[in-house]
Amino acid sequence: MSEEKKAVAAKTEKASKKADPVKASIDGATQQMILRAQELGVETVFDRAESMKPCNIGIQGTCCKNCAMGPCRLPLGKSGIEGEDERKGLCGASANTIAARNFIRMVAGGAAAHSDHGRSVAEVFMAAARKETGDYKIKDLDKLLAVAPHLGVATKVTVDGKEVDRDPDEIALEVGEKALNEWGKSEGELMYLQRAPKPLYEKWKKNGVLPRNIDREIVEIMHRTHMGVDQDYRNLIKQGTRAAIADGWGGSMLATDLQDILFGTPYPLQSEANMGIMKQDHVNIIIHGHEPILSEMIVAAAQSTEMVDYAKSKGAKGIQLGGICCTGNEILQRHGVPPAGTFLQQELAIITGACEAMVVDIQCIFQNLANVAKCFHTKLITTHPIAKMEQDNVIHIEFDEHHAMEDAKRIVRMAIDNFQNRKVEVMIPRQKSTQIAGFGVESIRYHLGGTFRGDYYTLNDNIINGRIRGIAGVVGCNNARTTHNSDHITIIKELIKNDVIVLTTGCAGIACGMHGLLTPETAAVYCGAGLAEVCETVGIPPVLHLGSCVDNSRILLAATEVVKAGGLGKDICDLPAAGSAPEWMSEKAISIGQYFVTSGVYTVFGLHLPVTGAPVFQDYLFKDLEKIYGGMWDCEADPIKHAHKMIAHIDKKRKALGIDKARERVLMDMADRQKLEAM
Ligand code: XCC
Ligand code: SF4
Repeated sequence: MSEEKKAVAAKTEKASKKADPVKASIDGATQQMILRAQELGVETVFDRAESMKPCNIGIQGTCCKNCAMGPCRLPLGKSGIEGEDERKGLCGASANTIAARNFIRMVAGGAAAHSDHGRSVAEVFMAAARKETGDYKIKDLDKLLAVAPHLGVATKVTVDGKEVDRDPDEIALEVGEKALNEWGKSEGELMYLQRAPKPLYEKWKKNGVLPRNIDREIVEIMHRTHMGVDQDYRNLIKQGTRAAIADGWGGSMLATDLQDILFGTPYPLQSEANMGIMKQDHVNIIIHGHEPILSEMIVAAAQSTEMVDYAKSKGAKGIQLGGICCTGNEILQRHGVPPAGTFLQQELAIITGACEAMVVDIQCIFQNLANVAKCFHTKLITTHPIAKMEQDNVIHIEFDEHHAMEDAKRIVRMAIDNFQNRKVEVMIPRQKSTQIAGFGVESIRYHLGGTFRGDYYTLNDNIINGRIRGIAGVVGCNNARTTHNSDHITIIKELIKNDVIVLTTGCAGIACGMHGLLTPETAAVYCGAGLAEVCETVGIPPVLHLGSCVDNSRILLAATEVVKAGGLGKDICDLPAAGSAPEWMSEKAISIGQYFVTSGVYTVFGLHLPVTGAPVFQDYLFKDLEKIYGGMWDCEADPIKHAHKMIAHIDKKRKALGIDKARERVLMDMADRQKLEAM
């Protein structure tokens, strides 16, 4: 063979490298469907991860393409730097500047995604408050009344010298206006910042990172990272902090609150998870993305007798909805619609051959879905004006809140009509697990609050007496560069084994559901004795699913409630708590990480962080930020070490609070534990 031919052959072989299912995922259903895809000759993300390696300089965070004199690439050699770091781009930008600019541009991307989602919800909220749409109504009046004061909206009015309840329609209208104003107001600071513990707010103020409005902080990142503007990594990260806080305590928190008011605050409910929820004899509609605005309508449409009867008329037994990613989490939390899988399973849901329609809105949607859909009968439907696809088999049905139900019915009907068009033999994996989802700040208060002694009392009491060692937030995506779900599950199992209660959101939450960690029965199997006892007494799982990516704001508020309940310090950074994103991939994760860190939480990411090429900047994130905000970044790819870094931090905080001894005593009293009176 000529050299040329050899090269071509090698290239073809490289391009067609196939994933090893067992290395790709720990989930049986996923493994089975990867094989199925390969058998049918349909390529998936798992195969592509084999044939395309990540860029070695980008991974270090030190490639700058912010101007046309670049891209300037500043790799760090294996042996690091001896002496002074003289690496610089054409303009002289240092590795620290480049890595910091790239890092906060990721924050901007993430904060923009969450906050723009929040804005869309706020706009629908306004339409509902103005009664311009019959399809959306204020559903949760209690939540409206709870949120109003945080936006400076009065819930009482004085009439003839007497204080009376204000008209809910009026409250809703003002809440909508005030909320929308948070994106672009010209003066002041975000109103929700006052919801943080006082010492945290003061810290932000002292450091000059109080966000003014949501949009401005994101725009300012784009300005400051433009060629030749901010060239001090400390000052750059400060702006990253300001935008990240505007996400966590702004755009995301508003999204969560307004969604709860419009669609109902979630309360624990039973459901299932994994691809086995799809049904051979049903019309299967998969809903994927992040905004619950349309999916709420699709749920209602699919449950209507009109649509169910129509499905039956086409030979199906009914309509089965399933979720992927965070739109999936939203309809899981509020309606018990089961997730069909996580981020990495989106292509596989179509490869079952039983997906009549996949309806997508925004974020985390593979463009390759269109290529996969071409091989099957699946209708791939984009619904959002800002998220279309170039392939010609994609159908765009632009959703509008003014005729929401009509759009939803059109989509459901289209799926039903497609039921008879199934081509290849259907293969739906059997795997699915039972789960309890739907937790939130309110339901944790209900389950772990004190009847007489104030909110979150039982939780705090059990942390103080050591039955619960601490709290962990384990959240975030899947990443095809590591085994699907493996790190999530290993880390969480290790945490609960060590009596750390886990709050989860996003694809981490779906992973927990798939692997059976979201049931009260899990406690007896995987938890340490202390945590098991609490879970069994209260009847909750040791891992609480709090919803979607924007619902990480629920974790911030839950942490604030713990601070308020007393006995565990005065600020979030005093709590025996830690955060983690084991399999992160999205820019949103970086924004979330940054607002957790600067809210006082030690936050560990898995895989790698794109900062290793700039060791000074990395140290600033990993060490110096703790002195400013009480929280700091870390990165650990090994899941067991990862969990133990979190536990070590929790123990450090217990010691500082003087409650480390309580725990030792509880551990020594193992035999007597059974005799302890029930809480
Ligand atoms: Fe996307 Fe929110 Fe990540 Fe899952 S977890 S891959 S961001 S869907 Ni938020
Ligand atoms: Fe290179 Fe500086 Fe331009 Fe970046 S901004 S591409 S480092 S010259």
